[in-house]
Amino acid sequence: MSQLKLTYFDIHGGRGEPARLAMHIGGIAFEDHRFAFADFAEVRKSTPLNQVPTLQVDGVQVTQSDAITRYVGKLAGLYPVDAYQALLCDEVMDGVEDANVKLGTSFGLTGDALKEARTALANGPLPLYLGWLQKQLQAHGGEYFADNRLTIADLKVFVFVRGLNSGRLDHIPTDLVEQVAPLLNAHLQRMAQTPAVAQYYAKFEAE
Ligand SMILES: N[C@@H](CCC(=O)N[C@@H](CS)C(=O)NCC(=O)O)C(=O)O
Repeated sequence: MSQLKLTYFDIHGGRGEPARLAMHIGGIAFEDHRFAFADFAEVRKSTPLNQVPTLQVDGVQVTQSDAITRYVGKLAGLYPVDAYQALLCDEVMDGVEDANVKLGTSFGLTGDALKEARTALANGPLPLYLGWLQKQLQAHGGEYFADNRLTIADLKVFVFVRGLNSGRLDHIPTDLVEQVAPLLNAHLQRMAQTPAVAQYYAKFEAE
């Protein structure tokens, strides 16, 4: 097995979290290199695109969160083998990433500019993506997003929805998901109660 080292912020969210969860669920050993936001300026100098997450595979540094999540998802058995189910899994992941990019445009803004940008997101793009995700969930059986089992698409949506609900995103109403796509909150609860996921977060609380 290759030596894996994931570098990402020391948070329970963001683009690095689905890969961490996938490796934990799959019992894949990896070095979980976490760093504080204050250290990002220094850390990014050592990454190819000045961005995180990165994954080192036997010392080779790889970028792009969804490529990383897909790779470790395959190692963990959390990525569909069937080509069509893999398409459905990828579609959901790419949709969430599009929404992440839209949200990302508001990071770094402050004051009225932040309020305006976030309010516009909460009134337009976010409900569009959330409603679409809910429809995908329903169309694929209601419980999981692809392959009738937990895949990395579920982990990506779980992390995204939890972030929206968290209250850490100023001007994004914490009940937005409940208002526009309540089945995603039911999905979130199912994910959180999945034994390997619950155990993963319990480990941090115990530390
Ligand atoms: N397409 C990249 C985007 C990575 C990205 O934007 N990461 C953020 C943190 S979540 C970052 O490093 N932002 C700093 C920047 O882009 O300058 C991926 O999916 O990994």
